[in-house]
Amino acid sequence: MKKSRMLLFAFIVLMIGACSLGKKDTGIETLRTVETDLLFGKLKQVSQTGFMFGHQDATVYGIGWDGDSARSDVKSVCGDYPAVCGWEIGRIEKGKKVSLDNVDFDRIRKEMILNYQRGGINTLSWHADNPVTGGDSWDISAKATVVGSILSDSVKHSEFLGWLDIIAAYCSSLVTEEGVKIPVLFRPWHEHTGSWFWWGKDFCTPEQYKALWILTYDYLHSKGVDNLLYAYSPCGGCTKEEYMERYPGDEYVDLLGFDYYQNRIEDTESYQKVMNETLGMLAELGKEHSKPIAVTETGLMALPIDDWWTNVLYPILENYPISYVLVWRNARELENHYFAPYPGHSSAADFVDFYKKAKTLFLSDINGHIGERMNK
Ligand code: BMA
Repeated sequence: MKKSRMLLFAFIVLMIGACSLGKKDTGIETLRTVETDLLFGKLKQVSQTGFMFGHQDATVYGIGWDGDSARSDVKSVCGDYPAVCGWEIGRIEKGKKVSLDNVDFDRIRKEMILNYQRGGINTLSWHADNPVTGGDSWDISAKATVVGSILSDSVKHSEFLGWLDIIAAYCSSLVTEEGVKIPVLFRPWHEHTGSWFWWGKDFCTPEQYKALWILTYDYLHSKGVDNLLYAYSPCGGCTKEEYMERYPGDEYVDLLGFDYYQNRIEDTESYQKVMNETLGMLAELGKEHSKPIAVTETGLMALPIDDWWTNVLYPILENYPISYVLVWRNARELENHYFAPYPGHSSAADFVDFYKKAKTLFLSDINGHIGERMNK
């Protein structure tokens, strides 16, 4: 090779090295699609207008139905789809065809894409099985060994990376017919300030929890997953110190949330108190960390309070700059395990009033027009 060519070759090699180093330095930005950045902007912006309403598994089943197309209990009650749809991918890591709630993963993909095309937002939860015992997420029998094994036992570590490969492939397959990879808010390792999941607080140290989160984040990035935002959601009712104790860091989290439920009719006051305290804290944290905030899960199972929507939930939420609130699923296979009303339910009329409130945003309110009130 001529000297001049060799110099040119060395220059090119150096430039490629410099470029990839530059990429590494700014890895977070370069690993997000335009649509994912837009979703982040939407989540931040929407709280200036109101808060979006979300429902878990909204369009795949409900009370008295399973698998119908374009159906949703929320829509049947108020005429509009939720703005946010939550989906559960537990058991995908085992290569199963259906989730732990018996929904086909192909159907979930289809519904996520449809929801995106309608202008809605998708969020994913992951009740991952226990990689040590083979039990479910709630199997805490192995106590403090599970997260530790994923991090330091080479066999468990590589098995776990295999699980993440499946998640990466699934997320990368969320593509419209036009070739748009849809953006998704991923909410892994949730409710970790409690101790009912194997990744809960009694079963790993703060450092181990953070390492699990960062491993998940970095590995998915390394597999080219560029359509995810990440939601952090401890349990409500914790102090700021508890909330932040296991926080993996601003560069690994896009939205700050929490999960908190009302368990009994007589808990209304304490539910409102805890929600207000947690939301007050979260509003501060959101500002300090420049992150959107949300109530990532809430609800009152079977809704035995007819005016729960306008008299319990709304008076809390209207005071805080949250992007969305999501209520849990309307299980078709369990008795009284539902969190949104269905036609004929005793809280349905109140839900319609909630829907009409100034700050609640449903699909047609946000459909590309955040800031303009479309349907009310
Ligand atoms: C829980 C319950 C379970 C379900 C799990 C994951 O809160 O609804 O029945 O399997 O969420 O969706």
